[in-house]
Amino acid sequence: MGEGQTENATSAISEFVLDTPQSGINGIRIVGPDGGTASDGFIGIFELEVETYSGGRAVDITSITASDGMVGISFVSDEPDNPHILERSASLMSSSWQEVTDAVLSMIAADEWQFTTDRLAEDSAMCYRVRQLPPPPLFEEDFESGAEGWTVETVMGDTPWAIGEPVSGPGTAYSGTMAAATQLDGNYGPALASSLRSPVIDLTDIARPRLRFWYWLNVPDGEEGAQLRYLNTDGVVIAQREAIFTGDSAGWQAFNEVIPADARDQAIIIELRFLTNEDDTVGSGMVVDDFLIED
Ligand SMILES: [Ca+2]
Ligand SMILES: [Ca+2]
Repeated sequence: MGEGQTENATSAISEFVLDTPQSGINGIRIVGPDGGTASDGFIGIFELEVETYSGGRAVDITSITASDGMVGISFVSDEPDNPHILERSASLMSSSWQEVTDAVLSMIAADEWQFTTDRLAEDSAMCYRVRQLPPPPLFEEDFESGAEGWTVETVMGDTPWAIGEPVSGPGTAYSGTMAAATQLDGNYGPALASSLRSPVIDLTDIARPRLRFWYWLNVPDGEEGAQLRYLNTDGVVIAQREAIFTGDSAGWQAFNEVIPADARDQAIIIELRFLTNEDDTVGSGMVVDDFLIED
């Protein structure tokens, strides 16, 4: 009980759920047959604190069924192209909702979907909710499963970019076991011009795409290193980052930049072009992992 408590007051805690969305609630009147002095058994008015729930009604539950051990939860969503998951918890007030990973999602009508799960028989009581997730990234690559569409073009030199398990340099990938490296095992060679190129990535209608990746770098500072360039689908350079990647990164570093305006709203290829001079001073080179482009 809060302010206004009196010596003979009693209290009870009750949870309830509104049947339909409500706004402008600033109090509750409880009406009962035995209490209060006002008309119709008035008992009291209480201030009510209303919590906004995850920024609006992105998902509306349209029906819930429970029979034959199956729970069925139908819903509509304001962002139907986003991923949705079914979660469950023993209590509505819990902070530990668990995803029902084996729930089956199917479309039941135009713009209406249904999750079904056979978990009903396990529980005497259980709360379920449908959660809308952010849209997936426009592009992602962790090099763990084939790096489909990535290519290497080497104009000069004997140590081209390679995709695999880095043994030299950082000794491991940033994520998993696989990454792209100027050399997976040993130093890169002199007089090298080798480009690592992404698959074609369609950025049409994306206002401000942002490129992220992780890199590890060990080359003579200022003398050799990698250029980040953006190519069109004909392989023509349409934008280039002014600073080159050079020197020693002292461990894995996160890189991110908004893709330059000249490379937006079209299909592009991302290129890391690694260039070395002709002397024998070399290093472990560059290793990159976990490319991501997001809106
Ligand atoms: Ca990886
Ligand atoms: Ca050199």
